[in-house]
Amino acid sequence: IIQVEDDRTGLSIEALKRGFLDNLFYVQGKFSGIATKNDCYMALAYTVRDRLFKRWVDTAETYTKNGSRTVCYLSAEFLMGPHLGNNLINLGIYDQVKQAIEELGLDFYELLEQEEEPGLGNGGLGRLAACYLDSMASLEIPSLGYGIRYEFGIFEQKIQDGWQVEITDKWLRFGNPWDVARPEWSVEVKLGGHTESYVDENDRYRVRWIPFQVVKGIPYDTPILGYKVNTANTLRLWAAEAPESFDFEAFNSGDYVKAVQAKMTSENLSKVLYPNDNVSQGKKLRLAQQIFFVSCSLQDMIRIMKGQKIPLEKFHEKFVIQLNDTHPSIAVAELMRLLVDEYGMEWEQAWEITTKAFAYTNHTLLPEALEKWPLGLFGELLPRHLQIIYEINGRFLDDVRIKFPDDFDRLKRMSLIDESGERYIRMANLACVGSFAINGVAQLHTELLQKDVLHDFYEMYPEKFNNKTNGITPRRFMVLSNPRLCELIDSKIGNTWIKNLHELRQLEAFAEDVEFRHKFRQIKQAIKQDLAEYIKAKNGIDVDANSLFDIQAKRFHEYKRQHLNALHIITLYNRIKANPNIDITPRTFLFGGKAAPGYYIAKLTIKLINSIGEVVNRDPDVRGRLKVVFLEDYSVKFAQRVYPAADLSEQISTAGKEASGTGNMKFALNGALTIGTLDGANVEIREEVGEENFFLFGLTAEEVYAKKAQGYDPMYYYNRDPELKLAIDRISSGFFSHGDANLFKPLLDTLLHRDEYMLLADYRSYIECQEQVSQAYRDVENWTRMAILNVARMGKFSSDRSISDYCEDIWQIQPVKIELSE
Ligand code: 26W
Repeated sequence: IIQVEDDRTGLSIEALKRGFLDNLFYVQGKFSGIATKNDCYMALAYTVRDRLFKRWVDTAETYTKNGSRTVCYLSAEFLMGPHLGNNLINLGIYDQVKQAIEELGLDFYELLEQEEEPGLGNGGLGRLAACYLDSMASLEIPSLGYGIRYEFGIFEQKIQDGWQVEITDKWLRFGNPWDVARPEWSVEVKLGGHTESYVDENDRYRVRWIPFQVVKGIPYDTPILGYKVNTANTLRLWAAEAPESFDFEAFNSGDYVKAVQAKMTSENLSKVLYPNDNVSQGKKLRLAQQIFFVSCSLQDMIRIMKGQKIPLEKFHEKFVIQLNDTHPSIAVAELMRLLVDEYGMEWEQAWEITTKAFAYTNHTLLPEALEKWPLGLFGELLPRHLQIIYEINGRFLDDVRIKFPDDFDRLKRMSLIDESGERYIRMANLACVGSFAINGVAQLHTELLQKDVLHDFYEMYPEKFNNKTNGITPRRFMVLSNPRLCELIDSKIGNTWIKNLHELRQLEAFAEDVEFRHKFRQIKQAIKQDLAEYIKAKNGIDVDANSLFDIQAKRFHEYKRQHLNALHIITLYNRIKANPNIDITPRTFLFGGKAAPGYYIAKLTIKLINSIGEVVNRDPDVRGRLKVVFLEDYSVKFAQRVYPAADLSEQISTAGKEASGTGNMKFALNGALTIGTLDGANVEIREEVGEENFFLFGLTAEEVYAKKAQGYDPMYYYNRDPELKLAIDRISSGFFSHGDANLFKPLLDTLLHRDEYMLLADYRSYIECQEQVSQAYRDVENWTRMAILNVARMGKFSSDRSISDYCEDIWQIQPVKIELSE
């Protein structure tokens, strides 16, 4: 018998080809003669999507039948990166599809490249959410990701004359083949207006909210397939629309245009991602976005419970809700409102359920990132939530009084309302009171939370606090992005490390194997060569693939200290100028990352780096030994090219400022060595890989605090370190700015007169450490040995380990196996 595989599910080369051609015809409506690259990408995406759907539907059916306990991961950001390649990896059909596409005469990589990535996040926090979805699916944990389907994601970065310019990210321009609208599950969210009290039929005092505006949320679902399992969970993102009935009066009165304008106002809610990383602006539209997706998501959970005939009293048994920072923490008040106002539950019972349902992850220690809303603004948008927060606060402060009698300062600090000046709602306090678990994202970060930022809450509820060190998914950040290194690893230890990253330990033995080291080096070299060619094509700069690739790729922020890196470059350059024949290890300095559009100093730092590059790259005295390259528009897609090409990973934040970092893990897993401070997860990375395989410098967090307390004076260092002085003077003289001595003045002023992030204090230690790096790089065999040991010892930093820990310690949830139905 001839067995014909289905065009939608078959995995043979033939079935894949038929599926592709079928989708090209019936979805894109084209024949191959006139199909564009994008048509072919879309046809391929639908071909892969078809193969996901069976798993997706069966997963949903199993969860529904079993009424499975489910993790709801609430996040204002999901920085997913391109879906196509990742789905091919997780489906286990990467090679087959590649072959099928090539047999059709198409360029497979060109089609992968075609995908417009959904950049619905700023940086670390959004990417962490994406890694966690991958791990939850791979570990067969029932989960839903809930967020916002921003029409415009993180802006596209162009560099013009060395400056960052922002272009809107029209990622939906050509349609999105990966999500499915579910208008039948739309919900309504109220905004503004006022409240009224009334007495219900049972003589109970109740509150009714008469909103000024109602917005409709429409869910769009994306399947999230686990690695080589049948589990396909859902990412559910909400898009805002005006409800059909909205502003009916305007229609009736004939003011059609006014009615349409109201529709536009509603749609604004999901229009654009706020491009700030680690700084809160306190804008009303941002709060509206938060209540919008949070209310949609909670109502959706209640709908799911009704569908499974689970009584509302069991909300916290059915769901556990992880709050990804405070951005969704209004959920504490919103769930109370739904239970008490909409479903008539008693306050005490509703509070019991609420505080058993929520867990809160803090992602930052920076004071300017802690969200607080001016009371007036808050009350205008959410009058009912304001009342609920007052009620929560009143009861909470009673508890504080009982535990700490007559400690009035403590009451002021812990209150959900900041009354020290203009009054504010403190979202971190709300999250702490409303959650049964509170976690930081690296050991040091959690300790600092307990000691400092959340100290009062730690004293009040020590049992709530726990650490969950971040992790990264090895599927996207190794299997997909570094196939060459994976092939080498597989040839020695098989491929089960992809599911159990601790198995990489077996590579330790090969660090002593000359042939293995040789192959490892060849691979790194080939990847660097590829990046060099990309740079030649994009930036027009010749870089030497034999030079040390020294990379700092992350958001631009003063605390991350890209300008400290810049001072090192200038120092090396100055040494060459003083002595052109100096023996220097050739280096290529690569920078990637975006600055928040309103963050002037960060943007000026980008300009500084480009300006240094312009001078250094063309100075004949340098003789090509130093190159400085700014990689435009750093994104997940681009990051996948960058991590594998690094020799040295720059993780140089001021100690105590970077909560964890996750880029640090991606670099090390791909065989880069780290130069870093004792900050965030660097501490644990160093512990794992061994101190002899990590370049450590700088003050510790404790030393930073002590120095600040003593009264830190950056000028002290400037006046005592001639190399530091020369580096700074080179900038201020206008040497890198065509003689314009004013251009970088704002940057230098903050360095010399404030230096909040203590660059000057750490400068000498950094420079000396970089000298060790340069020396170490010359010992090719030993460098490779160290790099291999880094790869071998990164097991701890798999997001699978993070998620297992969340499951055990916080979520109390077990895997649910999905069997495919006939
Ligand atoms: C309200 C404005 C705003 C926007 C984003 C405030 C704070 C944020 C995020 C919390 C910033 C962020 O992405 N933090 C990063 O989270 C990563 C994942 O845990 C950590 O690895 C990074 O160290 C941390 O900076």
